[in-house]
Amino acid sequence: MAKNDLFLRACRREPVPYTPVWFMRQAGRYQPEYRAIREKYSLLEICRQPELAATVTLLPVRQLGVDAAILFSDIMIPLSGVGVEFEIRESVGPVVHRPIRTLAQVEALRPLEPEESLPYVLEAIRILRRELEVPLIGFAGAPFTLASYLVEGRPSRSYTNTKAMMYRAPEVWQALMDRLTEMVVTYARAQVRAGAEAIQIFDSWVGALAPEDYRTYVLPYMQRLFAGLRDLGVPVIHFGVGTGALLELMREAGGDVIGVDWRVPLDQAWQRIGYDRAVQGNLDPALLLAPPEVLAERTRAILRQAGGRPGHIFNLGHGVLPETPPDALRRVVEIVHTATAAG
Ligand code: 1CP
Repeated sequence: MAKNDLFLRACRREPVPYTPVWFMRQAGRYQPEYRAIREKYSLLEICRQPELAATVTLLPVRQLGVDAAILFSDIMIPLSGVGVEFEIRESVGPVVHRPIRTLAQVEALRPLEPEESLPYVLEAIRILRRELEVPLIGFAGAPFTLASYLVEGRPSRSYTNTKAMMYRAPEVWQALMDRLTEMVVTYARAQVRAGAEAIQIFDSWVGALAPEDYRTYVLPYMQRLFAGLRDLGVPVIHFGVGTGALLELMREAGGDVIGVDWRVPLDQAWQRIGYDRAVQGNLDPALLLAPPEVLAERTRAILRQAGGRPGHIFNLGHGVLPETPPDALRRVVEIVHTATAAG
C-alpha cells in the first residue's frame, strides 16, 4: 500500500484530499489492550523495550484509522541520559529524586549522547518506520515544561518554585534553560536521524506564564530550539495548553505548525497565529464523553472554523482522557475524513 502522507502535506500547508487527524495520547489507558500490557510492564519498561514501545505505538494506528503515529515514550526519558534520576509514580506522574535548585546541580548535568544513553528510543523509531503506513512523529518536552518537573520535583499546579527560580536566581534559570535547550535539540535531531518524520515539541505547562515572562524567560530558548531543528527539513509542531494569551509569542518562537487547545476558537487562533503557519487542534478531549450527536456537531464546528484552508491537522486540544470510549475516537476520525472530503 502506498504510504499515507496527508499529515506531512498538511504540515507544509499543501492542499490535501481530506483533513488528516491524529490524537495526542492516542496510545494509553483508554485502550483495554494498553491496560493489559501495563499490568505486566511499567511505563518506563515499555519505553525502554523497543519492540514493546513499537507495539504500543501501533495499537491506535490500526484501531482508529488515524493519519499519523506518535512514538510511545515520555518527555522525561531523555533526562535519564543527562543524569537526572526520576520515576513515574502511579496516579501522580514524574517524580524527580533530587529537584534542581542550585547552579552546581545544573552544571552537573551531562551533555546528551542519544546513541549511547537512549539507543532503545532510536531502535523503536527504526522498527516503526518498517511497520508504519502513516508518518511517524517523534517528540520532546520543551525546556520550560521539563524545567517545571526538574525544579518542582513532581507535577505542580502553581509552578511556585519554578517561577521563584526565574525571578530570584535568573543565572540558575538561564543555565538550566541553556542545558535543556541543547538537550532537546540533540534529542530531536537523533530521532529524525533514526527516521522520525516530524517532531512535536510539548510545552504543555507554559500556559502558566504571563506573556511578559514568556518573552523574558522562555522565548529566547524556544527560538534557539526551533533554529536548531530548521535544517532537518521535517515539520516541527509547537504545542502548549492554556496558551490563549501566548499564541503570537509562540508563533514568534517558531514551529511550522502551532498546536492550539480548546479554550480559543480555532478560527480566532489561526487568524492570530497567521495563515503562513499550519495549525493543529482543537477539540476538548472531554467532548469524547458527550452524546454522539454533540460530539459530531462540535467536530464539524472545528472543521468549519478551519474553513477548508490548507494547513489544518485535526487533533484534540490536549491528550485523550482515560475514560474515553475508543468508539468515540473512531467516530471523530470518520467525521473528519468524510466531512472534509465532501467539502
Ligand atoms: O502508564 C500510564 O498510563 C501512565 C500515564 C502516562 C502515559 C500514558 C505517562 C506518565 N506518560 C505516558 C506516555 C506519554 N507521555 C506519551 C505517549 C504517546 C502518545 O501520545 O500516544 C506522551 C506523548 C507523553 C508526553 C508527556 N509526558 C507530556 C506531554 C504531553 C501532554 O500530555 O501534555 C507530559 C506533560 C508528560 C509527563 C507525564 N508523564 C506521565 C504523566 C501522568 C505525566 C503528566 C503529569 C502531570 O500532570 O504533570
